[in-house]
Amino acid sequence: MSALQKIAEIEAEMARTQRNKATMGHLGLLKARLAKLRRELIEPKGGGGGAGEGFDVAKTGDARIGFVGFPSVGKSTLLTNLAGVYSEVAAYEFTTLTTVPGVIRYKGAKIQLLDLPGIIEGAKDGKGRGKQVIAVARTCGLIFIVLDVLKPLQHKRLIEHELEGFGIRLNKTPPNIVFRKKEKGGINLQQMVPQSELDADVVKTILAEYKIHNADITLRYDATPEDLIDVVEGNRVYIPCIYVLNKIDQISIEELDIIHKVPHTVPISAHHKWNFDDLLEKMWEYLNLVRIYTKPKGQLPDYRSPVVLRSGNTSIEDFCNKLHRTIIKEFKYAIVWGTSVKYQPQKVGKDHILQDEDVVQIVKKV
Ligand SMILES: Nc1nc2c(ncn2[C@@H]2O[C@H](COP(=O)(O)OP(=O)(O)OP(=O)(O)O)[C@@H](O)[C@H]2O)c(=O)[nH]1
Ligand SMILES: [Mg+2]
Repeated sequence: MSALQKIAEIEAEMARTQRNKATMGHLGLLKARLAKLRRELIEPKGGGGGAGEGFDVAKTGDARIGFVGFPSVGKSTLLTNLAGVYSEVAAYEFTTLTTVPGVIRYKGAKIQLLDLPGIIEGAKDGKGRGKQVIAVARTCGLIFIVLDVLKPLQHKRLIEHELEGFGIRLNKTPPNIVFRKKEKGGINLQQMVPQSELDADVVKTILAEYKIHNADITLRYDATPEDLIDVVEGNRVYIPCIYVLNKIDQISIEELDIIHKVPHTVPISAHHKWNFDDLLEKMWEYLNLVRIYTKPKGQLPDYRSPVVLRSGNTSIEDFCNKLHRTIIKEFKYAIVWGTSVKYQPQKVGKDHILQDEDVVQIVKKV
C-alpha cells in the first residue's frame, strides 16, 4: 500500500471514530501515524531532489513573501500590479506554471515577492505540483494566502489544511511544551494545568508510536495531541500569514464590511490596485523587520539604506554579520542612538539587542 493510500485509510478511520475519553488514545495514535506518513511524502527516502526542486528561485533582499492560492484568484495580477514585474495573467486556470519573482522596496527594505503556481486540494498528499509550491512557501518569511472574495472561507480552510499537512503553522507560535528525550527512567509527564485531551495514557501512546519510551514532558497549557506531535516531529515552520481577499470590485459595500472583520485579512482588488496601501502596511507589520541605520565616524547617519534585520536576530553581532562577516573579528564596541538604549548615545557590546530605527556606529580594534 502506498503512503497515500495509508493516509486515506487513516483519515477515514478517524472520521469514523467517535471522539470521547475512551477513544482519545487511539485517535492520538492515528494522528501520530498520519504525521509520520506525511513526513515520508515531504522527504522522500533515497535522497535525490529536494521537494522544492525546480520551483525555488534565488533568495534576494531582506525578506521573502510567497503568494499561495487556488488557480485564477489573481496572484499574478497582484505581483504585476504591486511589483511591476510581468507575470502572465489569464482567465483560465494554471496560467502560472513556475515561480515568478518580483522585488519591491518598502520603508528602505528590499522585499522579494514570489508568485507561485495555483495549488489544488490534495497538494499535501502529493497531488499536482502543489508539493513543490508548498515547499517554496516553507522558505518564506510571510505568506499571502490569496483568496477570491466570492468563495473565501471554503478556500481558506482548504489551503490552511494543505499547508498544515506540510508542516507549516500559520500565525502561530511554537507550542509551549518542554520535551526532552532520555536514556532511561520512563515517561515523566508534568501537567501544569488540567489537560482536556493529553492524559498520561494518550501521551504514552503517541510517544510509543515514535518509539520513545523515556522522556520528560512538561505541558504548561491545555495542549492538543497535534501540538505534542509537532514538538516530537520537530520540523515545523511557524510563518505569519495575511489573507488577501481579492476581487472586491465584485461585491457590495455591505458584504465588504462583514469580510473586513475576519482576522489577518486585507481586502483588495489586484486588478484595480485598490487598497494596496493597507496591504503594504499590514505586510510590514507582519514581517516584523527591524531597520538599523549605520553611522560612519564623523558623518551623519545614512537614512536611505538601512540594514534590515529579522526580529529575534537583532543583536549588534547580527548587525555586524549582515554588514560583512569579518567585521565581528575587529569589533571593539558600538555606539548606539535610539530606543534600545537608555542614554543617547550609549556604548554597548556585541550582545546588545537593537530596536527598529536605531543608529549604530561600530568602533573597531586598531
Ligand atoms: N474582477 C476582478 N478580476 C481580477 C482581479 N484580479 C485578477 N482578476 C482576474 O482573474 C483572472 C485570473 O488572474 P491571474 O492573476 O492570472 O490569477 P492567478 O491566481 O495567477 O492564476 P494561476 O496562475 O492560474 O494560479 C484574470 O482574468 C484576471 O484578470 C480583480 O481584482 N478583480
Ligand atoms: Mg498566475
